[in-house]
Order: sequence, then structure tokens, then C-alpha cells
Amino acid sequence: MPKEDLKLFGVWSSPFYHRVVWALRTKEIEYEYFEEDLANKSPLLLQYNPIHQKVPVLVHNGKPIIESVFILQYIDETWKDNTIFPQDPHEKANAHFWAKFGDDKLLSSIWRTFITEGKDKEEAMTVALENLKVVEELLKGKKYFGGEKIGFLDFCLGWICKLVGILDEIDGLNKTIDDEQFPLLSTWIENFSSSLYIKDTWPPNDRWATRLCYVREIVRSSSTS
Ligand SMILES: N[C@@H](CCC(=O)N[C@@H](CS)C(=O)NCC(=O)O)C(=O)O
Repeated sequence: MPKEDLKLFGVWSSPFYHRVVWALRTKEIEYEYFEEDLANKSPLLLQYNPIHQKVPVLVHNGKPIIESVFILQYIDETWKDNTIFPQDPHEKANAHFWAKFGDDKLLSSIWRTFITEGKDKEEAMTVALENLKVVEELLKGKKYFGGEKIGFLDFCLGWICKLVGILDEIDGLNKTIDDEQFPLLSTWIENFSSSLYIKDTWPPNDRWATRLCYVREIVRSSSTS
């Protein structure tokens, strides 16, 4: 078979980009990486994703695939070894539902705990904890979200492993995901973070913390001006 031409456009701080990296690594697929500067997007990114102009974008033999969840599905359907999606249609639909919950509800509620202050922060924390409880329930009787094997939903929720702890550290909070309130999620975080294809992919915490504080300043100053 001719060598595949596979390009991935991403940015080191994007949770959506990381899920694609994990899927590609789990399947041992080689690719060429293009790091984007989102303040000065490359002509290639604008060409491949003119509508949203966002990363990640995967380009396979010249054809762009956009939106991280669609990219994961494309990867799984194109390189069939070591499948990452559930094979059962109902389980697959459910996995999509929870991936969307993670992006639309959980991630935004956790981000709100970080950018708000005072009473708003307390309210945001209540909502975030409720959402985390929902995710904790999904792990009952399972090592990973899909069962015994790492897969799609682990990649989609993988950002939890790093982001929540870093936000706690920046704000000097006790661990949000502690062993007592979230025993299953805590164990999943350990398993996922230490798994072979994941463990060396995280950027250093201090780099992430600097970036998150910078973004928070921008968000706060734009909401007060
Ligand atoms: N739903 C998209 C979200 C992608 C996204 O929000 N990417 C951010 C980086 S984390 C981005 O490229 N932002 C650039 C911009 O908004 O201009 C996905 O899952 O791929």
C-alpha cells in the first residue's frame, strides 16, 4: 500500500486536538503535525477549515476532516485495527451522547468555575460537581468508559485528567475530583493518564497554567469592557 499522506493541524493547548492525537497513537498511525498559532492562523488551516477556522483538522490524502468527534470516527472507519468505537449501535449512539455532554455541559461548567468569581463561582462549582457526578456514574463496573479497553469516550473526556487539577492548583483549591467523592473518576484518571499512548502527550502543567491564566484575563476584561 502507498504511504498515507496524513497531516494534523492542532494547537498544544486544545483538548479537542489531544483527543485526535490519542486516537492516532492508539492505532499507531503516523502523521505529520502542524502547530497553529491561533492569533495568526496559517493559510492552510483557513483553506481546509474555512467555515469555523478551528483546530483540529485532519487532512488525509488531501481531503480535510473537521470536528474532533468526526475525525475520531473517520480514523476508526479508515484504520480498522484496534477499534475505538463501540460496535453495538446503541452503545455507539450513547457514547456520542456522552461525548456531547462532555463538550457542551461538563467542559463549559468547569470553565465557568475558573472564569467567574464570588457567588457566581460558587454556583458554577455546584453545577460542575453535579456534572462530574453524572460522569462518575458512567464508570460503574468499568475500567474505561467503554468497558475494559480505552476508546472513544475516554479520548473525548480525557481533558478532565489534566485540566481540572490545573485549575484547582491555579486557584489554590482543594482537589475537585477527590478519591472520596469521585472514587471511580479518580481511578480512571490514573489509568488513563498512565496508559502507554497517553502518558507522554501532555504539555507541562506550568505551560498550561500560564496559558489558562492568560485566557482568563482576556475573558474577564472583555466581559467588563
Ligand atoms: N467542536 C470543535 C471545537 C474546536 C475548537 O474549539 N478549537 C479551538 C481550539 S481549542 C480553536 O481552534 N479555536 C480557534 C478560534 O476559535 O478561532 C471540535 O471538536 O473540533
